[in-house]
Amino acid sequence: MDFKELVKTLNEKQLTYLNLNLENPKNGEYLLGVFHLLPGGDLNILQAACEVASESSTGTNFPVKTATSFSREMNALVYEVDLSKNLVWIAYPWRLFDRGGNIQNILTYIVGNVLGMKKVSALKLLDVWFSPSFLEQYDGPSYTIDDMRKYLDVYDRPILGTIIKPKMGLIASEYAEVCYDFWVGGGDFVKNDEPQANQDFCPYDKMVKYVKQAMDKAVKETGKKKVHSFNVSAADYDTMIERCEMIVNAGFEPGSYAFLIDGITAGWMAVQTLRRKYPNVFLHFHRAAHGAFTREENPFGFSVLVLSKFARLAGASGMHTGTAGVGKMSGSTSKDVVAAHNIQLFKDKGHFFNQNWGRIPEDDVDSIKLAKLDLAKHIILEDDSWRGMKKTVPIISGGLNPTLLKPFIDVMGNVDFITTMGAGAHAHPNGTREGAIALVQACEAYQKGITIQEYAKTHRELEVAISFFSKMK
Ligand code: CAP
Ligand code: MG
Ligand code: MG
Repeated sequence: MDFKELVKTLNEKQLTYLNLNLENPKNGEYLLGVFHLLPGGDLNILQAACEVASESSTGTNFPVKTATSFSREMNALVYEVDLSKNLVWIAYPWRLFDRGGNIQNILTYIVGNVLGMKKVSALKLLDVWFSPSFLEQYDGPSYTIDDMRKYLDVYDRPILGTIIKPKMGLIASEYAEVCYDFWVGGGDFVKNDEPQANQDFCPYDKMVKYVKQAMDKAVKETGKKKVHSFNVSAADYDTMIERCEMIVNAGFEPGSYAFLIDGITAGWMAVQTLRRKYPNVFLHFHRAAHGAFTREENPFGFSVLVLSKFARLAGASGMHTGTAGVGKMSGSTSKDVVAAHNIQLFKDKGHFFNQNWGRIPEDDVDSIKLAKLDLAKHIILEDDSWRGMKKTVPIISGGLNPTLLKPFIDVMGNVDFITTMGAGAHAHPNGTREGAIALVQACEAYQKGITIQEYAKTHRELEVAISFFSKMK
């Protein structure tokens, strides 16, 4: 069936959610989304698309007598369809959404009930587009990787981090010992693992106390600043804030701690609460459970790009964006890198939309060139003032180790990210400290433009890492 015939199959209700001649979808009135959609039951793709637009804006499965001429203005509109690829573009009037910059409200609409409808047999949100006027209504990041770089005095290379392993089971003093070993080995950044909380064998207050002691010791011995990202995810708001306040009042220097939130399982309200309550703290968004929505094999959900864009909108300072096929997690090279670039650059091409997050006019080619050059170098543009919405730094972990640092940088195309290697540091045959040293050496080799094999000839810790991790492949 061609379009004309498809349109004829629409019922009276479905027709009110279609406008294939929408004047200018990017006129600022709409959030735009593009879905891969397969119809369910005996519907055709256009009928199913209109049902999705209906359910994710003003409608339900029957036309209701209570609709008004104004409520119809709030209808989401199917405005483009690619029949050959089963792609559907939907425009959502911004006025549908909760005022005050509420992310969970948007997601409840556009990837809420619709993912469970019988009327689709596949529905995946592949890309979203926000108008500049819309961006201004949302928080975006406050404390960024640029602030962390200033604090650490680390430029022109990735921030070298780890996750403490074993993932769980160390008592507080043992946990802090591993932090110390990584920091004195030259690592910059340590994070709690995503399930770390107030386990009986590692009480939260003890973990904070011992980490502070370990950090003080490491800073003193190395003369370098260090950062620890504490998982503040909790059962309720009060407990989350209590954990944040425990850290704030433990004597850490501002800049030396970050708040980690399990954004999917703790929820967007937790993410936005932390962003609004602690604008001067690095907000670390861990995306555990994202696979339920983002895995390529999953016909329902949304892409890593969509998740990452909403994390930036919500104000995450850093967001896990995957290791682009280099590490242990699923996630294709191109898709992970597109997600990473879309949250760190001030403008970039998505899978379907070009998203501009900055104020630099499109035709100001020189500034655009400078801004791209400036990633993690800070030679040119000292701060984020040229951005409309500040950048979110990609956080890269998932099975990386010192031998994979350069391969990942090559895929990423820049060094403006934080890498948190867990096993990559703690599985080193000679332990965490040498694991950190090997990571630092792998980064030094990259900065000197020589291979790790060459550099390992005069750097034992790296040599051991290469033989171990290459064997473990
Ligand atoms: C990595 C990690 C991270 C995952 C999350 C883990 O440990 O701590 O949580 O990488 O994946 O628990 O597996 P390793 P992503 O470094 O030892 O693999 O970053 O893709 O969200
Ligand atoms: Mg983890
Ligand atoms: Mg991780």
